Amino acid sequence: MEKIRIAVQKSGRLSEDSLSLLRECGIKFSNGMRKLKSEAANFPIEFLFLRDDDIPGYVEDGVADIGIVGENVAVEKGREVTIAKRLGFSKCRLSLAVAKNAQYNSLEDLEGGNIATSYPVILGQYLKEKGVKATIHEISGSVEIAPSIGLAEAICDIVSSGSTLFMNGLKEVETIFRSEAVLIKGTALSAEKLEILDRLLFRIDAVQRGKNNKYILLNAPEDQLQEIIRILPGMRSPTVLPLAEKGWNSVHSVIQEEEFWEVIDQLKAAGAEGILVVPIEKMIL
Ligand code: PRT
Ligand code: ZN
Repeated sequence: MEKIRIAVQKSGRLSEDSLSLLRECGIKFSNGMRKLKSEAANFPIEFLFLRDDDIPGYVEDGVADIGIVGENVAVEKGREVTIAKRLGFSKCRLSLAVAKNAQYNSLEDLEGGNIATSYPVILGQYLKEKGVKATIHEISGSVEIAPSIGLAEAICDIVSSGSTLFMNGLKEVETIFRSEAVLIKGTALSAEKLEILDRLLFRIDAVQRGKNNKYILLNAPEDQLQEIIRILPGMRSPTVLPLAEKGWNSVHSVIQEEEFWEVIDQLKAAGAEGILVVPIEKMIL
């Protein structure tokens, strides 16, 4: 029986969410901190724990079949891999920043200047598209200190809350790339491995859909029942069960996380009472 081999970050910002996603998919495995490899007990999958920078290369070479990395790393490395699934966690952006008191009106202000970054490929591509010429200084870490030590007037780095830029006296001036964790795959997977990947993707979909939706239960007065059902977006049509008290029904349905607050207000206005919203673990259509 063949197994699919997945590369996940050994220790870093992606590790915990990558492993918990796989666990939520029902895959059981152990990951001792010092381990390089691990195997699942109940799914044909093997794990390789690596530095994120190495993952696209290993997937291209076929050492791993699939991997989880930030899209920024997947694109920057320029390897022959494809994105099989966007995973929705580790969201961040790659932005240009300059000293907070520097004059900055538009990207043209960086023409002929120096920009420090760990993302020369993505930045180079962006500057080319915009027709701006600047010298890119590739550095592997602590990019945010480059302006204060006189290496470059601008930097291009990953931003999430913005506090690193703020603490280093910098201001974000352009967002050049938006990233989230992605599942990448190699281009030469066997039919059997592709079939295992499909099973994994099916599970990931069910977990993601569960996270994006909530189960809602509420009590509706008989005369407002149709109006309340009209408001509820539901998977098919809501379940309606009579309550012990005459003239009232319990209505059950599924609503999307995003529409949640808007719909709740409408439901209350329509006379719904005792509204319960509960998480869904998995959802299969
Ligand atoms: O050791 P290894 O090479 O495996 O890990 P790493 O240190 O290269 O990567 P790691 O674990 O820091 O990040 C892995 C991935 O997480 C990145 O490739 C991004 O896709 C994603 N990610 C999400 C982030 C951030 N948020 C983030 N905030 N990666 C880095 N940062 C850093 C950023 O470089 C800057 O120094 O955090 C700082 C900015 O954060 P704020 O919140 O202050 O703006
Ligand atoms: Zn790294």
